[in-house]
Amino acid sequence: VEALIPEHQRDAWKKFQAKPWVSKDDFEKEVVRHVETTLARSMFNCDETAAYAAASLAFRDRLITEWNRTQQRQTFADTKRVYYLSLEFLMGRALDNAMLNVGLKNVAKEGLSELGFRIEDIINQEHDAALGNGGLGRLAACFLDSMASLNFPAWGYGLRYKYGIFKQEIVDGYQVEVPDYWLDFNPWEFPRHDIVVDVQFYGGVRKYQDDDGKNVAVWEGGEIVRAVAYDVPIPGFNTPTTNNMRLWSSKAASGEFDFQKFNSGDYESSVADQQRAETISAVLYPNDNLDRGKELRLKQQYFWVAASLYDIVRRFKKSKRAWSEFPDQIAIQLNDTHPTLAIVELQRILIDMEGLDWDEAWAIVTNTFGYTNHTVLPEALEKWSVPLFQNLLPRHLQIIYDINMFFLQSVERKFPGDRDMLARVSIIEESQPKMVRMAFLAIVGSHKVNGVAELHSDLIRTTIFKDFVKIFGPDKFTNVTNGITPRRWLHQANPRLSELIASKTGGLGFLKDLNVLNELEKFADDKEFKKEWAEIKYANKVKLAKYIKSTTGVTVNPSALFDIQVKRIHEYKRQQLNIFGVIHRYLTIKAMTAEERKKLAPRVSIFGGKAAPGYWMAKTIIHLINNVGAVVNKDPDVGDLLKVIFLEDYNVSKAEIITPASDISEHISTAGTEASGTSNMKFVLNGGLIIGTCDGANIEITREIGENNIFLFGNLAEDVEDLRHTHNYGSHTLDPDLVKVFDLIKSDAFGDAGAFGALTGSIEDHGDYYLVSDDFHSYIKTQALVDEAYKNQDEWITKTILSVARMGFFSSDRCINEYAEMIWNVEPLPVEKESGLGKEE
Ligand code: NTF
Repeated sequence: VEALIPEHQRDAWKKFQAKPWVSKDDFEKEVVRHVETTLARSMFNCDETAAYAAASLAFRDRLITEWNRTQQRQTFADTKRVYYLSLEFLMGRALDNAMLNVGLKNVAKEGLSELGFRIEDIINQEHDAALGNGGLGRLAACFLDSMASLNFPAWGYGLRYKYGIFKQEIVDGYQVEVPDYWLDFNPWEFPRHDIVVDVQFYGGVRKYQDDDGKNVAVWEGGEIVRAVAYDVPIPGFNTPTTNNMRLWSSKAASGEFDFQKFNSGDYESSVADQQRAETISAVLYPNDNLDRGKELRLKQQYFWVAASLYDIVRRFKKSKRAWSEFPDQIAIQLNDTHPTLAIVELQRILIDMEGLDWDEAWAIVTNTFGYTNHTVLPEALEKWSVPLFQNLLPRHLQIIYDINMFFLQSVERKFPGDRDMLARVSIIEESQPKMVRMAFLAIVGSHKVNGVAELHSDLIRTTIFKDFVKIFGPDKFTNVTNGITPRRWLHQANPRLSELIASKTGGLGFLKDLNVLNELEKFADDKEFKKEWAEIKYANKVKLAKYIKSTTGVTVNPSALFDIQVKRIHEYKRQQLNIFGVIHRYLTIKAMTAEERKKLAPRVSIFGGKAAPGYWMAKTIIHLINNVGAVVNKDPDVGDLLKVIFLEDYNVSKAEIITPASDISEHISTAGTEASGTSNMKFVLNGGLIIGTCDGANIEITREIGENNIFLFGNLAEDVEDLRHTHNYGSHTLDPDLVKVFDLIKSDAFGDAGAFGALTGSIEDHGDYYLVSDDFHSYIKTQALVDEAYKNQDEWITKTILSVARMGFFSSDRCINEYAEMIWNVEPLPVEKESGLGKEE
C-alpha cells in the first residue's frame, strides 16, 4: 500500500510522524502546549477545568496515535472482527482509565504536581459519560475494556445521546430529575464529519417483477435523517491496542434549515425539520428493565442499526470478498433485543440492495448474529406494535412477516399439526393490535443465544424460550456468565488494595489474569497482611464517610459496619425489603436496654440508585428511605448504632468511591428475577461480603468463594411460582415482624403514612408479587448472623481475603474469551509494541 505513495512524500510523512510521548517532561510540555494554544490560556489563568482539559488532550493525542496504528493493523490483517451493538455504554470517566491503561498515571501525577495541580482534583473535573441506565450499559463498557485489553479487533456501535441518564437530586426526600447535558466539553470524541449515513423512515414499498421475472421491492418516499459518526478511542490495558467505539449523532439530511420557509418569514417551521432530526439522538430512555414501546425509541433503534450496518457492510465490500464470506469476517453481537432490527436490515440489504436470493442471504444473516438476553421480566421483553412498524418501517415489516412465515413453516415440518406451538412461537403475537416479539425475532435470526449467568441461562431455556430449545436444539442456547473489568473496578477504584495485591503476587499481572488472585489464599491467616488489608478497608470507609458528610451532612462512624445497596431502584431488586429490615432494626434498638445496646454492632445502611421517572413505586421507596433516615439519624436513643443514608445521583464515578468501602453489600432480588447482577462481583472483589438471595451470579459467586463466605437467605427460584399462587388463591398471612414495621409506618412515624400506602398495600393487599413477606424472616435472621460475624473481625478479614482470592472467574476478560470462542469465532490480533507504553507497576 505504501508503495503507491511517491518516495519523497513518504519520507516527509515518516519524518514528522506523531510519536506518543512517554516521559514526564514530554507530558508537561504537551499540557502547557494545550493550555497555551488549544485552550488559549496561560499559567496565570489555568484553573482546574483547563488543566483537566489540557491533560486529557495530552492523553487523547497519545491514544489516537495508537488508535491509528491499531486500525491500520486490523485493516491490513483483514481478519474477523467483532461488532458489539449496544444502545447503552455506561463508560464513566475516561482520563483516569486512559492514564492507567497506558501505564502513565504516576508520570502524569508528578507532571501535574510540578505544574501546581493535584491529580485527584483534575480527575474529578471530568463529567461522567453516562450513556446507560445500569448493569446492561456498564457491562458493555467492561466488555469494550476487555476486548481491547485482550487485543480483539472489536468495535462498539452506539448512539451519541446529547443527554445521558438524568442527574438525580433529592429534594425533601423525593427524587427530582435534572437533565444531563454532558457534551459541553468532551475531549474524548472525534467528530467524523466525513463519515455520514443517510437513514430512511416512513414512506412505502413498491413491488414489481423485473425483466428476469424476479420479485423486486423498492422502499421509497418518507424522510431522511443523517447519521454522523463520533469516534471514541478505547485503550486496552498495557497493550497498544486501541479499539473504536463509534457513536451516531442525528441531524437533518440537508444540514441546513429550510431557507425558503425562513425567507418567507416562517421561522418556526423552517427549523422544525432540523429539530425533528436531532431529536432522534437527543436523549437516552431512562428505563431499566422496562419496555415502553414509544415510537421515538423505535426510531432510535433503527437509526443506529441502519447507520452501523451500512458502515459494517461498506467496510466488508472494500475487501472484495464473496458475500458468503461475510460471517467469516464479521461477528455482530446484539446486546439485548434493542438492536434486533439489525437482523432485518442485513437481510434487506442483501436481498433488496445486493440482489442475493432469500435463502443465501438468510444463511449469511443467521451466521453473523449472536443475541444476549439480559432479563426474563415480562415487562422488559420488547414488543412493537405492528401498525407502528407498518408506518415507520414498512419494508422491514414485510421482511419480518417473511422471516416468520419461513420459520413457522419449518416448525410445522418439525411438529406437524401443533397449532398451539405455532401460536406460542410466532414472531407476531396475535393480539389487538398485533405485536412483533423482538426476542423471538432475535432468536430466529441468530446462531447463538446466551443468558448472562447460569441460573438465568437455565431459566430462559426452561421458561420463556423453551419451545425454541425444542425447535433449534439445545446447542443454540448457551451461558456466558457476566464479568467486570478488574482494571476499573480494582486498580482504578481501589489503588491501595491493588498495590498490596501487586506486592504479594509479583506485580500487576493479576490485572490481566485475574486467577493470579489465588495466590492471596496463602495470606489469609498472615497477621501482617491482614493488618494492611484491614487498614485499606478502613481508609476506604473513611473516604466514603467524608463523602457522606459533605453531601448529606450526616456524620457516620467509619468503624461501624457499612451495609450498602446501590443499584437502580426496582421492586424486583427489593430495596423495600432492605428498608423494612432497617425499620425492624430501629424498632429492636428502641426496645433494647442500654446494656443490650452496647453489645450491638453499629451499622450504617447506605442506599443509592435512580428510579425511572415514571416508576411511581420506585420513587416511593426512595421517599421512604429518606424519611426513615431523617427520623433515625437524629434519634438520641440510636446514636451510632444505626444511620440511614441515601446517596444522591449514584453513577459510575461514585461507584468507584462506594464499592471499595463496603463491609457488606445487598443483592437481594426475588429469586429468579435478577439475570446476573455485576455490582455483586465488584463488591466482593474489593473485600466486601455479600448478603444475597440465590439469584443471578450470586449463585456462582458462592460456588467460587465458598458458602462460608456469603450470607444467603430466602426462597428459591423454583418455589416462587407456587408462593405467588398461594398469595393470590390461598391464605396470605404476613410475617409478624413485618406487620410491626408496617404498623410503625402507619403511625406516621416517618411522615404522612398516606405517602407509603401503595408500597405497604402492594404487599398486604395485592399479592406481594416480589415475596417480601415470605423472605422477611429469613432476611432478618441472616442480618443477625452478619452482626455476629462482624464482631469477630479476625475471621471476617480472613473471609474477605479468601473471597477476593477466589474471584478470578468474574473478570470480564474470561467472559470475552468465552464469547470469542463459543460465539464469535475470532482470534486476538496483537499490535506490535513499538511505541513506548508506560512501564508502571
Ligand atoms: C440487566 N438487564 C439485568 O437486570 C442484570 O441482572 C444484568 O447484570 C445486566 O442486565 C447485565 O447483563 C437489563 O438491563 C435489561 F435491559 F435486560 F432489562
